Amino acid sequence: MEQTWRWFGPADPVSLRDIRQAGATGVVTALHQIPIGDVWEKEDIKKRKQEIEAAGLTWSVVESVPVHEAIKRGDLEAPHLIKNYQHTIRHLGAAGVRTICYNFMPVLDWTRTDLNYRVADTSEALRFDAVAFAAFDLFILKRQGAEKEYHRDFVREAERFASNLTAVGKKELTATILAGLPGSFEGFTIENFRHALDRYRHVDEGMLRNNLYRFLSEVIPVAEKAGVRLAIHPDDPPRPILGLPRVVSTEADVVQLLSVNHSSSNGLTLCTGSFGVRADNDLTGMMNRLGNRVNFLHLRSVQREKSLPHQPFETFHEANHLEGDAGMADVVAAVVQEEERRQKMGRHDASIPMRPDHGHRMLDDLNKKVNPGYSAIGRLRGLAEIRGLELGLRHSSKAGLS
Ligand code: DNO
Repeated sequence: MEQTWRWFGPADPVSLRDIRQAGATGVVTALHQIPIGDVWEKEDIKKRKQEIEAAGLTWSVVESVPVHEAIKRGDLEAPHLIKNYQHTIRHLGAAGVRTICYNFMPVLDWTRTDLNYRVADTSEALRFDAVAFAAFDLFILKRQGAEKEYHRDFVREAERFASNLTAVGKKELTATILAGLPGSFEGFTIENFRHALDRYRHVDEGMLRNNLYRFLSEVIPVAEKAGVRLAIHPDDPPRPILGLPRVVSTEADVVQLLSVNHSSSNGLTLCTGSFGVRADNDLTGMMNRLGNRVNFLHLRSVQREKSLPHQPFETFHEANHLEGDAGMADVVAAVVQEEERRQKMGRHDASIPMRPDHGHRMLDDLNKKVNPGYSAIGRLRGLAEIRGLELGLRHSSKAGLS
């Protein structure tokens, strides 16, 4: 695997030098300063690329070129915004930045309810609590019609949770869900969030799917010509939330979208953290079956927690990379096999870019300001463990130990 590391640009408290010391060779970044929907100009791309190369690193992956909400909704401005997206793809390709990660989640990108969940070893993890989330939906956001989507016993649980929240607790929960995590671009107030949801009222699952497939049919041929490979990131969590549809949550979703265009430019970010929330997503099987279309890997493991009766989505927290429910050793073994297969075929993409996704806040980072999920030391641990795992697997297969 090509070892990469996400960097949020010059304002990231983790520097390019730190990344180099962590042993990564590739950088995953985006031009976060450019408003969503605008074209990324050649000059801006070049400048960022030079900055990365001056630190002895390579700009391996763009994460993300965000897709404008109007494209997801299929508004009248969609064709114009898709044209802009095509220009950005061409400009990145011309600069030699050839892998682009993106997602198609309406309104909210990745979502958690607790950013400082203390796990047994006393480090802090990100957590999604279904009860807290429902409490937000029903009793803070007060979304119209929401109570019809939950079983009444579960509504009672959420009500109990909400009534135990202090004013500060309510504010914190709201900020955690709405203020935006790193890499998700919009921070909302309750008011403008309600408005954003409203604009999706007419968009159901089928329509969102069609809009995604239409987008793909417009951008994939351009990407192919530009030598760029797209890699769609799954929904996180992989369920519809707050009445919003989500269409990249399961293997079946992925199979369907990969068949819209069979080009290797139409590929997947296999995020073991996002897909891994659902017990019915078989991560190793997905790597085995979809491996030739995996253009980017996010390696991370979640620990599913015990569910209450009638709970509509999973409660989970982020485990250490080699622990939790992912079964990381099997996933990495499947990646190694896929890479060997590509190598035999003489493919130039035999080394798949991988980043250790998220990490616990631990050691000295507990005293520092960090981007939630993106502190240095937790990710350093994850990268080191995965690197060792890969090396061990390759070595034992060479030595005939397996
Ligand atoms: C979270 C990330 C996501 C991801 C986007 C890709 O840590 O995995 O925010 O970057 O969904 O478009």
